Amino acid sequence: METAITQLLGIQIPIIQGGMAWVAEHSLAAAVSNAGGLGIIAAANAPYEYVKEEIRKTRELTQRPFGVNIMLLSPHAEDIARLVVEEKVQVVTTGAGNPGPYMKQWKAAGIVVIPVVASVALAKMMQRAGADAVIAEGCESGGHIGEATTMTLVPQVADAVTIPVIAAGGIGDGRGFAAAMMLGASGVQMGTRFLVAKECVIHPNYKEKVLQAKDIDTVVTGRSTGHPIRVLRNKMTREYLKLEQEGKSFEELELLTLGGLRKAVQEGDVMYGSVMSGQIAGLVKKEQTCQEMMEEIINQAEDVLKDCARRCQSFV
Ligand code: TUI
Repeated sequence: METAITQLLGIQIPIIQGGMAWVAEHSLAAAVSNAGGLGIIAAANAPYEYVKEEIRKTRELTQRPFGVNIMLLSPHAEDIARLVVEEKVQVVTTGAGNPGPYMKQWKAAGIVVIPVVASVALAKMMQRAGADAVIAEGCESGGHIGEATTMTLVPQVADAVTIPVIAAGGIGDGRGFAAAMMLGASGVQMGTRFLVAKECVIHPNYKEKVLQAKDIDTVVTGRSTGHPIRVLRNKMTREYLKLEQEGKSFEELELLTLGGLRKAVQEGDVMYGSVMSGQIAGLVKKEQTCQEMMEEIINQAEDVLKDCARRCQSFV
């Protein structure tokens, strides 16, 4: 399947993997790239040496392009911004902020830069700053989210910029993929579906929690503190939301979630940890290899696009 995104990135399938903190490491990234998409290593809050090692390990597993996601709230963001240049990483995606200060150095190094945006304003700013594409991420996503939904954000971003748009948030199968294309995207980013990939090395309890999740099982913590994070409902979120309603301070609330993602991903503590997941978890029903998932999604997208044309014809 050829789109502006497969051409830009030199990949076969316009699916890129989300830069999920603590989750998106070398084995998942390499598997997605080897299956024809774009695998991403999440730098998250990790230091320079750790991310450097992840880049090296990914290179041992794949010859294909892959990227690094830089979480701009990280205390190490500046170091990682330099590392991707030194390591000649092909693609950089960014999240949770404005990567403006780093754009010049990345473009000078020939890196394909794709910032995640949650608003039209940032999308336009990123195009002016030299971004090669943008990821328009709606609030159906897991983790740190903005205000707009994917359904509303993607067409507005697509109208506002001339660079290719990748849709993210709430996409987990071929129907979501096809819908994203209808909204003006040239590719999709998926996170939640890849949580249960065979090559995703998170704790089995985390995978099971995603597989068991129903449509309305995610909640957003931290709306009152300005750090909205979408996670699967559990004992921690019940306590968190209660304290949040009581007007507790950011510092007090932070105590409940500190280290929570690592606790869930590595120790499998899905009761008190932060089980970040998008709203599409309810649709994710089986563990598969990345290749199986991506083939299934593309086949389904082609089927529904044909079926849609037929249904629309019988409508007129
Ligand atoms: O970044 C994400 N999702 C994430 S990052 C993360 S790790 C984390 N840990 C603790 C605290 C916070 C994060 C977990 N999930 N998605 C990309 C994304 N970026 N979503 C929304 C945004 C965003 C929001 C506002 C990007 C830019 C922005 O405004 C920037 C500005 O300055 O205008």
